[in-house]
Amino acid sequence: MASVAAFDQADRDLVARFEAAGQGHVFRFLPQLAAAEVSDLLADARQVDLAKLAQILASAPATGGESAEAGQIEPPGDELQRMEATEDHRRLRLAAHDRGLHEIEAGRVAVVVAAGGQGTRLGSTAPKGMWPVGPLTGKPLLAWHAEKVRYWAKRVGRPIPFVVLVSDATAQATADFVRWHNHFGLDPTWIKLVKQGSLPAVDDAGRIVLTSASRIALAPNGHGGVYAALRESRVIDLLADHGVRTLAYCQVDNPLIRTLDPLFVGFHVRNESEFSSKSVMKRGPAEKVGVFGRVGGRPAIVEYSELTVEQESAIDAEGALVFGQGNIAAHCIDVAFARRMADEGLPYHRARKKVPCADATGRTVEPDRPNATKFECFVFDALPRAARTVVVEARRSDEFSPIKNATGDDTPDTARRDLIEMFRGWMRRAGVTPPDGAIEISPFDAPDEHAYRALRGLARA
Ligand code: UD2
Repeated sequence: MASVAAFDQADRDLVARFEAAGQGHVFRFLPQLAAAEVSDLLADARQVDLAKLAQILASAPATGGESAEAGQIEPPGDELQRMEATEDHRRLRLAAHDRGLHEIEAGRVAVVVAAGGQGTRLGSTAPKGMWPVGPLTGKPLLAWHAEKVRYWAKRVGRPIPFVVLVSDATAQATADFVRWHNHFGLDPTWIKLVKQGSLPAVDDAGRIVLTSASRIALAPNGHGGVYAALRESRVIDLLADHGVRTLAYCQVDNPLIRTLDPLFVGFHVRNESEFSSKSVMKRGPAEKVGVFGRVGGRPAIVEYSELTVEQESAIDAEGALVFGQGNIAAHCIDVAFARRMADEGLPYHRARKKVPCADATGRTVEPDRPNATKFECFVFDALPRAARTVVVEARRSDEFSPIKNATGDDTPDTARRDLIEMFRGWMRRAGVTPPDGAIEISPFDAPDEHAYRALRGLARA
């Protein structure tokens, strides 16, 4: 009680604002909390943007209905650049590569890696970026991406801004990790950690959930929070002031991705695109990736959880999946467009989750079924708003093997297997017999097959 008595006017105002918003129950255990717990609760409460929550609840109600922008989905149109084995297409790709390299050399490209998630599905509470991925060295995911950037920085002879999106859950640990790893050999001035916002989970009545008597169930606001995070940290201003025009965005959980890919940047810039994407052919109808299509006539990515079973398995006249191009979460985003998305805001998607919550006495209970709704916005919901876009098809074996689950598909083991297989392919095609067992090619030496061939003094494949 002494701690409650120590409340200052600002704390009392905070509680009053929650009461006025119909969320006063958040403070119901206050009289029984110790001083440290009161501070925790107040700190959590200060993070809640009540006006934003009310707005989200009004536009994306806690139960029932579809997500804000889902609707009739049609197959993708001519924005999709399929991989073709023709000479024309090869020439187009070479031209795109040269243009992209020129953009990187001119300092007009920054890398953004979304690393706001924890390895929860892997049974870890550490940031996903700390997960070991080098088949021999156990080099962690974030270092793996950083080394690819370091390769390009060395190649073009100038620093390349490396922006890492972190959340409350990953910010401190990631900052320490970057320091311990000596900034991965990158120029420290050009590593920027930007923090995305958090939102509280709510119950079916739209009431904020407490995970214990003194903690609010806060979660990151989705990777779509990257736009606001770039604006609020002013990192987007810094980048723009230094002449950056393109953000090469990817997600930390995919070690195969070309974190910076001149070819992709080139397609993006040549097409004067505002938001570009890479796709791969889906493994099958049930693969859990978003798909490219058109919604309301606009190019869009529709999240797997928002497709019906019929849509998922629809087949075209050639027997291919109608929605067979999967989103691998690699995008090139025009800086001015990113700023516009930060200003306009994105729609929120709802996800029903099992969220530990405080019972009537304040004790934490683990629910056995989904009991709460979390809200997230997605980076790719910007796509329908882009005046111009391009989708570049990539080869799965070269670019996509994310680490999502502890068992089944997309695990640490499958990513390790696919990395090793990719390195073996590079070696074989370069006329080198790979040794048995695990192998690893340092991303700093060769982030992709072209670089590997160059390392061995060979021409491009
Ligand atoms: C995502 C895509 C899916 C497909 C797939 C490719 C969404 C909603 N779905 O599925 O369409 O492209 O990835 O791998 O994106 N992250 C943050 N902040 C957040 C949430 C996530 O930085 O608030 C990062 C997280 O660290 C991770 C990545 O984004 O690296 C993907 O997040 P996820 O695992 O929640 O997305 P997933 O697997 O549902």
